[in-house]
Amino acid sequence: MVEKKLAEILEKRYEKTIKEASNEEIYLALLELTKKSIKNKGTNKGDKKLYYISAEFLIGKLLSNNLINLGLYDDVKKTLAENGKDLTEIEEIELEPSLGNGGLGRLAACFLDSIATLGLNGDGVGLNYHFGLFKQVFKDNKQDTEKNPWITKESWLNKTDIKFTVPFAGFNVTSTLYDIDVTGYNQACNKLRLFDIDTIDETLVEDGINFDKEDIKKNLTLFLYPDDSDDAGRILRIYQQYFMVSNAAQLILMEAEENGYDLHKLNEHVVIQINDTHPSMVIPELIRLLGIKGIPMKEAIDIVSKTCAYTNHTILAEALEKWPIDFLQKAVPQLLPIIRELDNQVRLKYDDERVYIIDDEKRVHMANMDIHYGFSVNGVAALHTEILEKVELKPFYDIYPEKFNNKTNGITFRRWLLHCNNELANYITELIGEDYKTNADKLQDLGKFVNDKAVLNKLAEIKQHNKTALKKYIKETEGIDIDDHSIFDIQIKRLHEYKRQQMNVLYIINKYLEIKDGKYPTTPITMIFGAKAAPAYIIAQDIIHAILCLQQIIDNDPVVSKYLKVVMVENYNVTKASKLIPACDVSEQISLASKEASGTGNMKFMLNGALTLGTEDGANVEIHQLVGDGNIYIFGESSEQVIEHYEKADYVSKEYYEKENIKELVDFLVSDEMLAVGDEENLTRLWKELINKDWFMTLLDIEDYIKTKEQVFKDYEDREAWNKKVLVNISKAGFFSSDRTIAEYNRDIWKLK
Ligand code: T68
Repeated sequence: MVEKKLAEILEKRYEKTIKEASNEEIYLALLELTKKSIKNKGTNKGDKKLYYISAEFLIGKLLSNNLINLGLYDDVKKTLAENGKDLTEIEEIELEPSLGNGGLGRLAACFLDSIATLGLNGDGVGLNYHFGLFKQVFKDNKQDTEKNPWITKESWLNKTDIKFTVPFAGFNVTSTLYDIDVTGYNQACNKLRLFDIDTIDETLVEDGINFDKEDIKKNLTLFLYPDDSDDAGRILRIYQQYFMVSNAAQLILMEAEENGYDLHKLNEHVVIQINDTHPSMVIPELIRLLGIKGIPMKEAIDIVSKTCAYTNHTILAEALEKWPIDFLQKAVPQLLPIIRELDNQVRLKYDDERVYIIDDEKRVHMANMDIHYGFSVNGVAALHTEILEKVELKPFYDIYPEKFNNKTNGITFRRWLLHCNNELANYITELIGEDYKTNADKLQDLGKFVNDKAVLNKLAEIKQHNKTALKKYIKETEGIDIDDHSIFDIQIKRLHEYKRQQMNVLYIINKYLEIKDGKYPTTPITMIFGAKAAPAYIIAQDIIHAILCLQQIIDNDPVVSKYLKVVMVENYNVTKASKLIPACDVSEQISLASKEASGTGNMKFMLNGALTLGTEDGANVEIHQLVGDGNIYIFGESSEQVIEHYEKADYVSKEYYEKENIKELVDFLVSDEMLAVGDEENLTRLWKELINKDWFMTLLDIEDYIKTKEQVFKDYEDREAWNKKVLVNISKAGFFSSDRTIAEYNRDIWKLK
């Protein structure tokens, strides 16, 4: 069936057979075939609809994901193989849409998959950035940034004829709506709706990712999150956010009117999920548009408050958006009277400046607006929600305890197991049947094999295949040789001090010095990193520099490199994640407790049979509860202890640095070996930062980290015991299916039929 259709398309397009066609021609034919098959699927319907508004949807490549969801994957793979083609190579043709920074954007993409899979009537709404998150290249052991295009002549984007006018101070722009179909697993489809303008000028981009930030009509949707290190970048971000939410609000009202709904009862037919504060201006914008439709302000505020729900993804104060009134006045003055009125009402009711929307420095606190004028506030893991309630947002929790709820994050198993680890998925099916694919709790059935040696050996064999495949991939893409029989220890996530890649760096130094001293690990270790650093985040760049310098030093050392390797993969993205995760033995989740809201990489690793080495932070806490003490490696101070250090301001990194064994590791950063391959300015800055500031308490936990990691490597030597732990982790991962998360959002917040 698939073979015939594919052959027909290739014949019509290129007058070629499958055997004759190039990988690119096959990719384009598969794109056509998939899109046709999507047309035959229905769309989810219902008299209430969710609009998940997000500045980021990190969807990744879509071909295989769609083939899996449409039930075509196995057929296509087989057909191609029979004709001498390899689906993995054809996947390489597709460019990754990197329309997100990290966890928040990837979560939105997993959610779309689950919303469609559960048959819920819900679309994503966002922006059609022409360039995704920058492409990272390494030069002289440092990160360099290049633009990252993804839109090609034929792609998943479908241009619609829907257009809206969006007003800015002194000028209007006309939007164009593009859709990307969101396939549910064996289910009807939804849409991801991305707004753009036709006047974008891609030639504005100079070298790297620099461009003229002033010319809004030419640059509005040019880049994901233009850098906000200067005012021009920050104002452009306001233009983007308003463009996104004004279009979203107009789309929502248009669809409501098309369906004949009474706008006075909008909340009965529409629910809006505000993904972090980037879409928060949808609140005043919807009030404004309802006003234009003749609904008085008081009633409009009431309707909107019953329609909007807010998700918080961070407790880092610097990441909570506060826009200066002056900036809003410059870009979107029409919103200010409304925002002022919203703030006035708060001031009349509550005598507590911590909950005001506009502060005394004339800045608008976007989260505060969401909490007062939305009906739900949720955190993304149990610990995170608890910290929001008890600490970070306590004044709000005291006013509105009923609005607060937890929704522990999840991941789509279609991408993060069926696609990225097809061999494991097939083996699980062999053992317990297919049900787990739609009912992830069923993975628990694997538990009964915990003493079955044949099963444990098979799991180890699949892991070995994945490690060998990764070895090959790293050789091809990074030009580096690694030992596929070494332990693969992986830390992949955005580069941030709170995630503490620098602590891992100190571990590597420790191991390097030990090996130099003649103390060799029993099994060699490969430390793999992947991380992009925000271009304006100086210390993050310095940490990348330190990792790359260590990589080079070790590579050049014939003795050490037999036992230890460091590989930092270039341009870490969704595509690379899906190759790295199935091959991992040890998953590094080492954030400073209280700082990582949830994490979702931790869940992907667990599902693919890696053991977690982590702090009691974010969703690690829930992983720990599920698998039990013996199947996870937990270290470091607790979130309560850390929060107390911040409150008392009693953490002094220098006091830890003075300890002989810690000093030796930190000082290695500025050793002759490092300076021989690295840049003195970067390395000295990082060294000083650790000694004098260390905001995220690296030195507080370093000793316990090293000790625990040694235990991990020791335990790896008993392979049968290790494989049991692996099996327990996989069997308990069902809780982290985003199908579960979305079912909870729907049960508690959206209430769609
Ligand atoms: C992440 N947040 C959390 N933010 O850090 C992570 N922020 O713990 C959590 O698992 C994930 O959200 C999903 O809930 C982010 O990824 C951003 O990317 C971001 C982007 C722009 C501005 C602020």
